[in-house]
Amino acid sequence: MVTKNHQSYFDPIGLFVDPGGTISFVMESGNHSATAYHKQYGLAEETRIPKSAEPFDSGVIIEQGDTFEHTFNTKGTYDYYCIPHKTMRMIARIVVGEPGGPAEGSMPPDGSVPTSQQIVNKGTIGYEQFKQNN
Ligand SMILES: [Cu+2]
Repeated sequence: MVTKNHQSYFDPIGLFVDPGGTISFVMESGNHSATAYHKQYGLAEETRIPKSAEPFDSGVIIEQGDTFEHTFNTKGTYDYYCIPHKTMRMIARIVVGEPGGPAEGSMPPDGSVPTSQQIVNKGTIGYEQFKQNN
């Protein structure tokens, strides 16, 4: 989770993980959260994680170097956002095992993320690489 040159973003913006994999979100600069698009969270207009998946929300992290970990057990597509920078398109996507669920077939309301197929094909999609092509 990065703020650099007046831009705030998740890097990578697209990531593939096997079911049961744990992802560590690292606060590199700025202040950010990693929050699933799930209707139980106030800012999420829609749920964009698999139906039976456990939602996650790091809360806003302000300390550089702090981490938030989440284990992804349910297969499918997970879109998430940063609470302070949601409207500035700080959003990203994780595919667990294989694409699926309500995030498929559309992009998040706040902007675009790599397609699930791109994520499956490449494994990791860096922010700069994505921006150059979008
Ligand atoms: Cu942010």
